[in-house]
Amino acid sequence: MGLKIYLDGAFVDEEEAKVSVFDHGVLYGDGIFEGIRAYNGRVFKLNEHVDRLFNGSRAIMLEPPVSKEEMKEIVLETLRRNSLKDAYIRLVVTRGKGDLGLDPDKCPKPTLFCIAAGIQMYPEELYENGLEVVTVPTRRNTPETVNPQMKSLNYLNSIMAKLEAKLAGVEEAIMINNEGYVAEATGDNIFIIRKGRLVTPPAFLGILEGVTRNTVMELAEKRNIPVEEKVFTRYDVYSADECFLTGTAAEVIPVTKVDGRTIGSGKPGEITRTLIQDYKELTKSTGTEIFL
Ligand code: PXG
Repeated sequence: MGLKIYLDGAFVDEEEAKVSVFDHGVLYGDGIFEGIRAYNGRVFKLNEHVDRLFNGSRAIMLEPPVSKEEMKEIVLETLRRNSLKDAYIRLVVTRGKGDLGLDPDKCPKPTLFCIAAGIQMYPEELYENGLEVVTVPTRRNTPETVNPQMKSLNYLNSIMAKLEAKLAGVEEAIMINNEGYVAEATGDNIFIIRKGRLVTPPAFLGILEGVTRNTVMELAEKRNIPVEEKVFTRYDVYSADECFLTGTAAEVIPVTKVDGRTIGSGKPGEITRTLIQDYKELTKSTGTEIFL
């Protein structure tokens, strides 16, 4: 059975959920999106995701067609209409239909859609043994260009990096910025652990300030594991005791090889394993009720 999709004020069948070829989201990647998860009948960190969507929209001067409260209700109602308790949710606001020019002022009405679907996760084996990643030639775009802090519909920067990782025979890339500092993965944030301290790049470096990243930082602090937002280079990754990535889809995933260098013991480290468990517990026990 097909999915029910929220599109511009109505729920439509998957086959009917279509946007115009004149939509500037399609023509120019002019829009903002979110990726959200629901676990066991609750939406995890819904406020944080909706806040980030609105912040990005404000930065590109795109006014979402509904309020924050209405946006949250759209997410919950999409889950209800599809009877989904566990899901991956994609929420998208585009500039809407315009003419063939760039001018956003010629797009009178933003397009809003919400998709809730099943989740495709990395295989369990990777959580036990760790992921292999490489650094890639494509640099993370700098905050002065399309700031990665906005979850914009233009993901070509990440997609180029993903292609380069796959060409190198692995599934995920670590992106470096123009100054040589480690930024993030293509759709995940990065952490390293040295001498019991968690280190992750600061948001101003030009990364998406991940909801999972911020959650993991809080979980570490609860366990009295020191957390620092600090710039670091590839060398610091190669010589780290542990490394992991965070993201809504991947959750917390250990990294055990980077550019052919084995990280730490070559197995997911103790702190990483603890945070994987803590994160799982939190997703199970908190979130906005869907009331299916
Ligand atoms: N960095 C980037 C560039 C992202 O796109 C994250 C970090 C993690 O953020 P959250 O808030 O999810 O902890 C993202 C997440 C995917 C996928 O299929 C992931 C993202 C977007 C699109 C697809 O893994 N974003």
